Amino acid sequence: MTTEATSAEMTDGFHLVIDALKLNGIDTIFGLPGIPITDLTRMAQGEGMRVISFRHEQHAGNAAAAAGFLTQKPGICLTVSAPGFLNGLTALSNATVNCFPMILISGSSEREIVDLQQGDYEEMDQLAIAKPLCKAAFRVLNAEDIGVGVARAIRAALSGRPGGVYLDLPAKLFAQTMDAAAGKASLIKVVDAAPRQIPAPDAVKRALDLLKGAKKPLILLGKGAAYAQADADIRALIEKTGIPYLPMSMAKGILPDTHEQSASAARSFVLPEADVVVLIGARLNWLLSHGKGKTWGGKDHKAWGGQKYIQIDISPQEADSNVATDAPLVGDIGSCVSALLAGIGSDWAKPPVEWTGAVAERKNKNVAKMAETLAKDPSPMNFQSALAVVRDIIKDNPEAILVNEGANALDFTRSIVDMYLPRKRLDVGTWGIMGIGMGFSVAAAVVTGKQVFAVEGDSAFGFSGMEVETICRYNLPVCVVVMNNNGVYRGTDVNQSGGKDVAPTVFVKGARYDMMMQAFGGVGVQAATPAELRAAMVEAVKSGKPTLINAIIDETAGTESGRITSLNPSAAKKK
Ligand code: ADP
Ligand code: TPW
Ligand code: MG
Repeated sequence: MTTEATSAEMTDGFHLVIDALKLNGIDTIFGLPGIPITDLTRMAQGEGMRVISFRHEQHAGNAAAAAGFLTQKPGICLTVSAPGFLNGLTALSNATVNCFPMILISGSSEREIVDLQQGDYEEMDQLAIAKPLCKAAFRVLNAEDIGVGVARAIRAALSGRPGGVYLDLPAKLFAQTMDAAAGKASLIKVVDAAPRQIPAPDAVKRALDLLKGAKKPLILLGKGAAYAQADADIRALIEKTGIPYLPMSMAKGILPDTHEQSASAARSFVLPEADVVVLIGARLNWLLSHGKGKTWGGKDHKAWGGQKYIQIDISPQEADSNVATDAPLVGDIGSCVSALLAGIGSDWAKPPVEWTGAVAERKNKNVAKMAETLAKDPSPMNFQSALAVVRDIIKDNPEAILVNEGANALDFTRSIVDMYLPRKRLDVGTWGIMGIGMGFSVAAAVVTGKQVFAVEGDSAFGFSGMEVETICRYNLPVCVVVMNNNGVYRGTDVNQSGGKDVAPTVFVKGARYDMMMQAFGGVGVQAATPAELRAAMVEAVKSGKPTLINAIIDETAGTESGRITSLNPSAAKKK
């Protein structure tokens, strides 16, 4: 122990928190210092933990969430009370919605004062506020309970469906002292925090029987499948069965997007046509049109298309969420997929060629069409011509992590840029939230040590743009590409009143985001052509330096809300 707060025989709340985290293999904290946790950040660093300090807690929280997704260990976000806590809470809530394990640890004010509402410094009943927005929330009042509190938080974050956990640590707790040996004995090393959950044999048989009878089967991989790290078995299942598969955006790369069974380029063909759909770690939420409507071959937007579903999920409540689930397979993805594999012998009949042939035909047609679009070289660049460059760079650097947000900047990247390895794509997730960009990038670089590319809409980038200082401060190999089309969706909107304010979706024209990176000692480059963009990205990889490329995109190129225009209320009115 290194600080004055402890003698050889005594320990304190600060050190017990640090020791409890370290005992459980947690070596990094993402946070922002201030009363009452400033010393905790200092001491954690002093005790050998990596403490990554951000400019705003939301991005520290997003970093923790991404770290959780990438490592299967809960990412830790540490904040001050009330405002810092609230800033972190958005990320905690988002992590919970995304099923990413993270723990938000916030210092809080004194209970006696908070509960009597006597107006303490940063007074807020944080536990009560956090509870409905995360998977579990705990408060520790006594130093001897820190071990239990941290253990419970870890178990809650990782077991079953992963999610966000809030841990409330009142200021007084940190200064509490206790006998060091008793303190050490009070800590808990969590055993088997995410126990395997083996699916029931009858449920496996039900699923296999349904799959065997399918004429047009389809496998859908979601980010739960990426999280589960069952890559080899998932690949074996797909290849042994010969079933076409479709990855959701963050499942891209579990198998390379260039895999011959990938149906990504034939999405709008396979969804309505499939007869049996196997969902692996993917929910039938809005991202899959709730399993209904024209996307699935239904007559109108409410009609089911007739598909049967096998759903692999660790949450027993996920089945029947939107349409009937014919064969729920409840368990962890690794165990469920290997149970299915065990039932697929050498006599397994691959899907009829009428199906796989039709999928391949549609796919080849769309790939050829896309190749034509990508080959064009318009001036100024459009999303496609810029992203053709990103696509090549990722192909040459398959280990790199791609962070992606925006509307058009998101949708075009998702469909154009192939991924080759699992867990290399991090994006806006289930909520379609803007602001994950720099937090996810910092986490990806810190956790993996690999090159990170962040393809950002200019609006999306603005939500976390100040964290370029964080990227520079830790000298992280992050290359941000701002797809600058002068605004939200496009830069051409006009004020409907004819007044002097610009339209709500329009930004300063020709903004120089590259200079933001230069301000902190990083590399900032303007790119007006694909050649300039390519050169800057190649140089970023070579140097490993923090880089921001301001890619000038035709301001007329985007569409309203990217690919989800139909979700705008005014579009619904037209229906
Ligand atoms: P996507 O957005 O990519 O479609 P979702 O976030 O909707 O994916 O779905 C992820 C699903 O994966 C959640 O329902 C979650 O319960 C499930 N899940 C997460 N981890 C595991 C796991 N280890 N085993 C089984 N299911 C998991
Ligand atoms: C926290 C609403 C969805 S997409 C977007 C906003 C503001 C920005 C789109 O512009 P961008 O991309 O990034 O420049 P492009 O390529 O189309 O021009 N606040 C939050 N989350 C969301 N999703 C929004 C607002 C939104
Ligand atoms: Mg934009």
